[in-house]
Amino acid sequence: MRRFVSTLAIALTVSCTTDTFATTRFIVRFAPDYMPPATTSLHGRARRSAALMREPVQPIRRLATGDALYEQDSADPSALAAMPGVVSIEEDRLLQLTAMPDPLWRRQWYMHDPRYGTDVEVAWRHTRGVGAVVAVIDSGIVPHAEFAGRLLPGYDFLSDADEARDGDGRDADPTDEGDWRDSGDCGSSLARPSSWHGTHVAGLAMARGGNRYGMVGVAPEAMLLPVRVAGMCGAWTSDIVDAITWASGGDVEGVPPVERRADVINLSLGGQGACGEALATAITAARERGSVVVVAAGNDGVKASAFAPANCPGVVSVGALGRDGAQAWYSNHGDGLTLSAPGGSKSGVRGDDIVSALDLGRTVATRPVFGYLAGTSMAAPQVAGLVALMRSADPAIGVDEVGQQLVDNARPVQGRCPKGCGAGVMDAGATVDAVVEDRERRGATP
Ligand SMILES: [Ca+2]
Ligand SMILES: [Ca+2]
Repeated sequence: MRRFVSTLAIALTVSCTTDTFATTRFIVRFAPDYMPPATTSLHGRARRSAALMREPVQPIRRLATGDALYEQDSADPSALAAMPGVVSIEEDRLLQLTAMPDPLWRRQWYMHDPRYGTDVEVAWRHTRGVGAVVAVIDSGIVPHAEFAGRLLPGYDFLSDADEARDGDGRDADPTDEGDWRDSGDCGSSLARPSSWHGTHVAGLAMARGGNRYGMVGVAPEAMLLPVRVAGMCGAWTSDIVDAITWASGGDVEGVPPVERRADVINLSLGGQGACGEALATAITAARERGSVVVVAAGNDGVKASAFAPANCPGVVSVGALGRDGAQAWYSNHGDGLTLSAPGGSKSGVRGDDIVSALDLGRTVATRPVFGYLAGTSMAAPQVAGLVALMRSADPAIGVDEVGQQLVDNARPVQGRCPKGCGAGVMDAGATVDAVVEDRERRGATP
């Protein structure tokens, strides 16, 4: 009995584009006794059939499955169906390697540009971060579809109720209430709108992929632990110390323990000065509990070794590269950098910066949107996302080994970097490949 296979649902790991042009190529399956045994007889059979059908049909070749591929002038398969022994016909669809249908993916040069991107798609052959937890210690987050379904219960560590704008001190709601300033606030004459900084940073680490909405984070299947420390005037070191302790599974008085310890903590914040004892102690303890600490190197154009907590012992400190692959003009630099990642050019050309999740509101949150920012704040969460991929690929990998693999597998910086970019630019593909190789050498499964 003849049967037409009209379905186009072909199980591939790449997703199909939505183009619907009619193909003139068809894959034809014959009943076993009609199976074209060889190319020559296939040709002969097809020619005879074609002549009978008065339809120009060209046999191309046999597939590995035993099916036969035909091309014809018409997009109508009924002529092929008239051949004896045909069991099914399906279109030979032309599929595209569009790994991510999210509309902003094409603007995420920092992840896939062949020269200056971080080769994230190669890493995604192994994992998209499932099972890993990324803590973002920042200004909190706003509701955004890019985080849907992958939010862990976070915390608001901002102890100053006035700066927090939520009417209280610490509480279990890490929502970003807006860090806008009026002239005169925080001892500054300059007014500014809310930055939604934590939302942008979190998106870069783990925004959903494949949801046909917005952009894609480096670890789009990782879980987010949102931790709020920064308000309108910035973040107190004392609050950051407690937040690092809590996110890494340590005890903080008056705060219930974290549900799931962070595999990696991102700190896109800092200030000039030495690493204080309190920060150093909290970071060392977090590392001992198993959390990798990734820190933005800072945007002051000075030595990263003069900027805390990027200069704290044991952290992965991240400098920024521009759209041209060179060190960004604003990036802190030098020996204090572990490695670099794209942070945007900050040159006034929007597309040369880094696109991620934001909110439209100038003061309070009104509507989730996407927008461009630049800075080492944008470079660090890409490395944090990569650490999530590494720990998803090999949950047994240790904190020090993560740091070593990041360094060993970084690529040379393609542009100028006379002041020092650390080990080079993060290479997600090479790094996760190396982690998986190590895991397989041990005979372990993910
Ligand atoms: Ca609060
Ligand atoms: Ca998305």
